[in-house]
Amino acid sequence: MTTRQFGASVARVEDPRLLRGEGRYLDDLGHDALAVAMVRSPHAHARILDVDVTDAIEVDGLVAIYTFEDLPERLQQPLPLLIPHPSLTAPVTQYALANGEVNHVGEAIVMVVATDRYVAEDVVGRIRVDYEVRDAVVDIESAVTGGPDVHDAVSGNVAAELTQTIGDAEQALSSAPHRLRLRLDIERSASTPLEGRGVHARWDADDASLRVHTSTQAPTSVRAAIATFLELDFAQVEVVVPDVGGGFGVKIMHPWPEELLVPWAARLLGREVKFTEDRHEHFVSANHERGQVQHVEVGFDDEGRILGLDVDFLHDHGAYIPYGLIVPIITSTQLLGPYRIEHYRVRFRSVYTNKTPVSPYRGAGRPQGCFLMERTVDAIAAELGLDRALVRERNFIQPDEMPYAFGLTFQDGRDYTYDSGDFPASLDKLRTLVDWDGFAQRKAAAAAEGRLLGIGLACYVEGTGVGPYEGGHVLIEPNGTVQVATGLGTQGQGHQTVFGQIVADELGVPLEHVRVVTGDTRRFGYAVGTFASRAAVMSGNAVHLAATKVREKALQLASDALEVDVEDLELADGRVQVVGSPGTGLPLSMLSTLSNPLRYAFDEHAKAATQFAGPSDPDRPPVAEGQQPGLEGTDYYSPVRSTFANGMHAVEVEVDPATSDISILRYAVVHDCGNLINPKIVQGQVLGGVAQGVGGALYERMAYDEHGQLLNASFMDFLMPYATEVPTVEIDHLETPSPLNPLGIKGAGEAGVIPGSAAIAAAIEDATGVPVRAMPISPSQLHELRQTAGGA
Ligand code: MCN
Repeated sequence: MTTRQFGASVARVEDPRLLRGEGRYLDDLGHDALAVAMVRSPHAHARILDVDVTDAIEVDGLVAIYTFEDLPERLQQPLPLLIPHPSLTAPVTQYALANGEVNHVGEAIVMVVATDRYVAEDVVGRIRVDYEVRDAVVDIESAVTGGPDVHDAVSGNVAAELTQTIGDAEQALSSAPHRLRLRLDIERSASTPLEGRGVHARWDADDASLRVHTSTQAPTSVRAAIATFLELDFAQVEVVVPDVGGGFGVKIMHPWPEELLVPWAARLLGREVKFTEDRHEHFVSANHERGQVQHVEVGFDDEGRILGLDVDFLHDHGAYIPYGLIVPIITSTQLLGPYRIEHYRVRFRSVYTNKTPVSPYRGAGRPQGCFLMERTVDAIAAELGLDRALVRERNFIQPDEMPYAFGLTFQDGRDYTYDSGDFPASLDKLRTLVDWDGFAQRKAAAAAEGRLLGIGLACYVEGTGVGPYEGGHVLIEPNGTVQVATGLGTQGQGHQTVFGQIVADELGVPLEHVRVVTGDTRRFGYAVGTFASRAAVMSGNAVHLAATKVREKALQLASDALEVDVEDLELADGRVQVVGSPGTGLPLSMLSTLSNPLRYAFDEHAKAATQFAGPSDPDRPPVAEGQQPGLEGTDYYSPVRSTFANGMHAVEVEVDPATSDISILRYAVVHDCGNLINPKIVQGQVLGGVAQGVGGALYERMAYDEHGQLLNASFMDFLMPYATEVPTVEIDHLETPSPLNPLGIKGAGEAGVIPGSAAIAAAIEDATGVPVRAMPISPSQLHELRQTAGGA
C-alpha cells in the first residue's frame, strides 16, 4: 500500500546531500571564471566629477574596467520599477552603474573584471573617483519637513502618498467614549541571509546563448530582465538557481545591477564571469526593510471595542524605489489583523532617504503593521484596566463571518477579504498552551523574590499565496521515476519534499520515486517566484493539477489496455490496478512507454510493454487517435485572491531589575496555515521566523549616522540572535482549510517573524510597567526608559 504523504512529517529529501557538504552554492561554481569587484560609493550623497583609472590599468591580471559611459544604450536605462502604482507619482530607480551621482553608500560606480577577486580588489583600490559631496537625507521625519532633497526632481522627498478608508473614521473617533494617541517607531533592518548575492554567467558562442546561475528567488524574472537589457530572445537565456543559502526576501529583487552586468560582460568578453558579494557589500548594497514612524489614534467603547482607527505613517524607502509601494501598502492593509474595524483611515508617505533602497524582507511590512495594531490594543486594555486577551477576543471577527470583506478595495479592483480562520479558537489554544490565566500568580510569586516577569501576546493575519499564477510539469519516465518541475526558486523551504509529497499522493507512487526541480528555466520557463509565502499555495496546487492530468491519462491508457472501466481502476504502488484485484494492473512505467514508440528500442519496460500491446498489433496503434505520447502533463494554478493565514504568539520575559537585561523565558505559537502538507517543515519555517522576530525585537538595527554612513555594516557590529538567544518555541496548529484552492492550503513561510516585536514589547511592558513603543529595544534603552518613567 502507498501511504498518504500529504499531512505527514516526512524528513526533507534535500537534506542528506546538504548535510554531507554536497550543496552547490553560487560560489562553488565557475572556479575558472573571471572575477568581478565593484567600486562602490563611500558617500551617501554626491555628484561624481571624475573617474580616473590611470593607476589601475597597470595591474597584472586586469581584464576590463567599465563605467556607466561604457555600457550599451539599453543598459544605460534606469532599472525597471517592478510594481507600479498610481499613487507613486515620483518613482526613481537606480542605474546598473551610477550615472553622474550616487545616492547611498554602497552604490556601484565602476565594475572591474580581472583574473581573480584579489586582483579585482587591487584594481578597485587604485581607481580614483572625484566626488562633490552633498548633504545627506537620513532621518525620515526631517526628510519631509524641509532640508535637502535626495533627488533634485523630487522636492520634499515624498515618492508617494496614499490614503485608504473604510467607513468614516473621523466621525467614529469624534463620537467614541475613549480615545488614545500613540507614536510608534520601528527601525530599519535587513534579511542578512548567510549567503549573499552572486551571479555567474557563461556565453556560448556556438549557439549564441547565455547560461546564467544566480542566487535568486525569481529566476524567470531574472531571465526576462537579462533578455530585455541585453537585447536577446528569451530562448537565448537560461537561468539556473543553484543551492541558495537563504533569501528572506532580499533575493526577490530583480534584476540586481550585477545580474545584468555580469552576463553582459560574459558575452562581451566571451569568458565566464562571476560576482560573489562580500558581507560588507551585502550590508550596504543589498536592500533593507522595516523603518517606519507611525502615529495612531484609536477610539473605543467601555468594553474595549474599537470604534475607529486613524493611522498616519512614514515609510523609509531609501535612495530608490524598485519595488513600488508594496511594503507600505501591506502595512496599511494587513495591520487590521483579526479585528473587526469598521471605521478606518490610513495615510502613508513613502520617503526617499540617502540610504540603501528598500524592498520586501520576510514579513514585508506586516511586522510593522502588527506592532502598530497590537501595541494599540494593549494600550486600550491598559487604559480600561482590562485583560489584554479579553480585549482582543471582543474585537475578533468571528468564524461564521468568513469570508469577511473589510470594504477596502485594491488597485486592481479586488476586495480585501479574509477567506478563512477561527480566531477565538486560536486564542483559546494559546491561552491554554501558556496558561495565560495562571500568569498573574506566577508573576506575583516572582515579584516576591524581587524578579520582574511579564507576559505579552500578539495576533496577526497574513495574506499569503498571492497570484497571478504558478505552473507545474509532471512526467513519468519509462523507468518509473516521476520528474516534477516548477519555475520558482528555492532557498531552503523544503520544496522538493512537499511538492514530491503532493505528486506522490496523486500518482500513488513512493516519494523516493519523485524528483522535483525548481528554479531552472530550462525545465520550467514561466513562473513568478518565491515570496509572499506563496510557493505552497501556488506551485503546490499547480503540481497537484499537473499530476491530476497525468493520473487521468494513466487511468485512460490502462482502461484501454486492460479493457476495464476507469471507475474500476486505482493508482497505488506505482501501478494502475483493478480495485479489489491489485494483481491485475500495469505499472506506470509501462504505461508511460505504451503510447511512446520511440522508447521501445532502448528500454526494458518498453519492451515489456510491446509484449502486452505493442505496435505489432495492427488493431492497436501505439498512439491512439487524440492521444499524445508519454505520461506527461502541465498545468497552472491562478487564484481569485490571496488566502489569509493567521496566528498568535505569547511570550514570557524576565527583566533584570538592576541591568534591564531581557531574557525570553517562554515562547508559544498557535498557527493556522490551513491544511498542513508537512507539519515538520512548517514547524521549521515558524521557528526560523520566530528567530528573525526575536532579532527584530531585541537586536537588529541598521545604525546610520547623520551623514548616511552605516556604522554596523559587519557581523561584528550588527547583532543577530544566536541559538543561545532564540528560546525553545512551543508550536501548536489549527487547520482551517482555505476554500480558495483545491488543497486547502495557506502560506507559512513568513508567519513566525510577524508578531515577534509586538509580543516581546508587550511582555517587557508588562514586566516593567513602562510603555514600549519603539523596536528593537536594547537593555540600555530599556534602562533609560525605566529611569525616565520611574517604572519597575
Ligand atoms: N507548507 C506546508 N503546509 C502549508 C504551508 C506551507 O507544508 N499549509 C510548507 C511549504 O510547502 C514550504 C514551506 O512550508 O515548504 C513554506 O511555504 P510557503 O508558506 O508557501 O512559503 P514559500 O515556500 O513561498 O517560501 C517563501 C517564504 C518567504 S516569503 C520567505 S522571506 C522565507 C521563507 O519562506 N525565506 C526563507 N522561509 C525561508 N526559509 C529558508 N530556509 N530560507 C529563506 O530564505
